Amino acid sequence: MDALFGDDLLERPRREVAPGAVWVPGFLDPTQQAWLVARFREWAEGPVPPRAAKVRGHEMSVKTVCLGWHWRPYAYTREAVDVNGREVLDVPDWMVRLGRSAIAAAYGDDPGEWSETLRLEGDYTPDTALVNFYDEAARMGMHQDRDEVSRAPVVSLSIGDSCTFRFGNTETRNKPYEDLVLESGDLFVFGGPSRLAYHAVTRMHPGTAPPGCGLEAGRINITLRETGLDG
Ligand SMILES: O=C(O)CCC(=O)C(=O)O
Repeated sequence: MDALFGDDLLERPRREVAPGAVWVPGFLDPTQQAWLVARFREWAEGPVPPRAAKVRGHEMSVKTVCLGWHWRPYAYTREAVDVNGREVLDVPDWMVRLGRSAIAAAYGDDPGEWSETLRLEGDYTPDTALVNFYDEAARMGMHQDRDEVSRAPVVSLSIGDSCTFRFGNTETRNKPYEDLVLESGDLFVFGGPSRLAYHAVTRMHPGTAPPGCGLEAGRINITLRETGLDG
């Protein structure tokens, strides 16, 4: 009962942060979080290990392992050409189902009503997952997710330490933006008019990973996306 009606969730209700951008606190329960952390540890064993991508010659502080398609700044490829040339693992079916339930949690059971605005063609079918690991010093600068051809929503899941997530506007890296504290288990979905909003992780909150989430320190973020690419 405590877990179902904990003060935490009552204080952190689902919220539309901007049109098409929805924050669903506590979407993943602790068992699901720990299970996803165990999968992350498997993915990290390869064939392609987590790596810090280089943006304009500078290594990001976040380490990323990709499924479905390998992302590097401005390009998706099947092989991790900037790591070891190996082909990345497939997106598992359960992850597609997870993406669909995230879309339903964010937009309601009938995303059909939203389909046109969200540029959803049929059911949400993410074909890539970028799985980021943040240590306590890691962060991610203001950017847009625009390497995908598809403009279907991005589904983002957080596990482990909390972070400050900055969600801005589609025009500039600057204000207006809002700073939110994403906690372990939170879902954030941005699609439709917010699909190209600038966003960032400005700081980590070490020591906040809840017991039972599977991570003692650091943060895992999983973003699911439809690339719209063939082949
Ligand atoms: O870690 C997060 O919450 C955001 C990740 C992100 O912005 C990205 O992968 O493009």
